[in-house]
Order: sequence, then structure tokens, then C-alpha cells
Amino acid sequence: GHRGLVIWFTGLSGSGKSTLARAVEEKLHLAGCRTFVLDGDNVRLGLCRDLGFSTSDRHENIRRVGEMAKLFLEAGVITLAAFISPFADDRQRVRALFSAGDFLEIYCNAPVDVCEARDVKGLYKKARQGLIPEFTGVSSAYQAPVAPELSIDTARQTVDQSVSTIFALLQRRGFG
Ligand code: GGZ
Repeated sequence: GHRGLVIWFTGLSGSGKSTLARAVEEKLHLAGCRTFVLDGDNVRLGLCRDLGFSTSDRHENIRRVGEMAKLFLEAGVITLAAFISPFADDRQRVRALFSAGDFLEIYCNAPVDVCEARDVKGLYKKARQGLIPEFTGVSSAYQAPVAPELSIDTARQTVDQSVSTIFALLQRRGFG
């Protein structure tokens, strides 16, 4: 068996967080690991359905997810958390919940114009039109990580390349 681990993906909407989390999860799963992906799509429907996107609601969203990841860690699960988590102090507080070896921060680094050009869900367009207030990268700040365990140039790397980079780190840490 393996111990628990938290892999925390941060980056703008459309930077590839959930895509990479799910691709890494699949590979870990094939290697026999117990995994779970947490992202806005599952957490904001239930546990955090009372929260929106104000600064204080984002603080609370990230706090709850951090605490949940801690419970999963105790259960021996590899948690892949994919949240914009735009504020450095929120990410720092999450990191502080864990021992150094139990937490990896991965910055999905793509410029806003690249994320906006993809605009899979049409949210950037709506944000530019003023229909979504406090949209990260448009009308709400994103504070880039200063010292993540990994920074991935998701504008230039393919998903496969990014997954390989992440997996190499996981294997150095004894996973997969
Ligand atoms: C940012 C928003 C907003 C605003 C709705 N700002 O691309 P998506 O759609 O699927 O991912 C985004 C998701 C972000 O939720 P998180 O829980 O990751 O955010 S945070 O960590 O800041 O709490 C986007 C959608 O929700 N979305 N409104 N105003 N993203």
C-alpha cells in the first residue's frame, strides 16, 4: 500500500488544472493507487454550495477543501485538488496543515490570454461583458505561487508532457 498525499493544482480558469488532475489520477489508478479528485465541479455543488466568488467566500472554500484533503490524507488516499486558489495566503494556510512530504503544489502556469482564447465554457467572454463579477484574471486577482514544488507551462506543454513531469516527481517521492 501507499501513504496519503495531497497534490494541489493552482492556476487560472482554463489553465488545465482539472485536466491534469484527472490525467494524473488515471495513471496513478492504473498503478494501483487510491485516489480522489476534488475540484469546483464536485465541491461547490455540495460541501461549498453556500459559497460564491467573493474574496471571503474563496478563503472559506479553500479552507474547507484543505481540511477535507487532510481527512483524505489520514485515510491514505492520494488527493488531487484542482482549485484556482488565487490567494497566496490561503494556499499557505493549506500547506501549513501538512508535513512537508505530504503536500505538493503544482502551478498550472498559462497566461490569461491563452486561457481566455480557449474559453471552454464561455466564462471569460461573459466576464468581459461584465456578466460575471470578480472573475479571476479579469476582475479579480490571481497571485502566482512563488515556490511551488512544480510549475508547469501549460500553454506550451502537451497534457502528456505535463503528466510525465508530474509523474517523475511522484516517483521520486515514492508513489506510482
Ligand atoms: C473564477 C469562476 C467564477 C469567478 C464561476 N471567478 O473554469 P471553471 O469555471 O470550471 O473553473 C472556475 C471555477 C472556479 O472555482 P474554484 O472553486 O476553483 O475557485 S476558487 O479557488 O477561487 O475558490 C470557473 C467557475 O468556477 N467560476 N465564477 N467569478 N471562476
